[in-house]
Amino acid sequence: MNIVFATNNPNKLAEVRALLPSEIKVLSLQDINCNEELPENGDTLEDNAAQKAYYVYDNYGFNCFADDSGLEIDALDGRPGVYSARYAGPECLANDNIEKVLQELEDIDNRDACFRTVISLVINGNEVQFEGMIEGQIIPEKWGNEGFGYDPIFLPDGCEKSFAQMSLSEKGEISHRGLAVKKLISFLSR
Ligand code: ITT
Repeated sequence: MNIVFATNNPNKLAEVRALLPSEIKVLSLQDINCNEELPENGDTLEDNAAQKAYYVYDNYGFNCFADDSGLEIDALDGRPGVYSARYAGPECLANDNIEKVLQELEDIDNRDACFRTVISLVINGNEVQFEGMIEGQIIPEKWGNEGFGYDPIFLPDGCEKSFAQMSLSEKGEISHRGLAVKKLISFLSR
């Protein structure tokens, strides 16, 4: 089965490709010559994931899935959440987002947070969504160089390594995205 993963984030593509069995061939946006920005102007992960997946299905005619993810920090009332990608501003780098979060949490004891992913699958015009979530803590300094985004400051509960200290497969085994992808695989394998 061929299916498009509608993402412009190469790290997400690598994580998801490492999890999917060989019967499910994941095409990238480049593979289908889709080079434009995908719409994602909703206020929820659910809405944004659906916008991205429907965009590819409607305009390119491929069965498709998209993921929208965010880091939700308890002491910040769930921020950055759906705004995780550009939390420190429109052109910001991942490190700017990390610095902003660490600054906002300075002097705050409650470091509880979770990562949440919503995958929207649009197949033959019908949509199904799958969610994955992992709880953890925001650590006060960066650990590790793997992964992307907020990985260096996220320590999953029960782990001694941050996401950025884990291999692709270690992260995929427990992560928000990994859990949502497992649900996607079991749906596609029915
Ligand atoms: P696409 O929309 O093209 O898929 P994106 O990076 O913009 O790529 P999102 O809109 O889902 O993806 O934004 C999520 C942001 O949340 C992302 O840019 C990171 O800053 C952060 N994020 C999501 N998943 C993450 C993960 O597994 N590890 C670290 N940070 C993550």
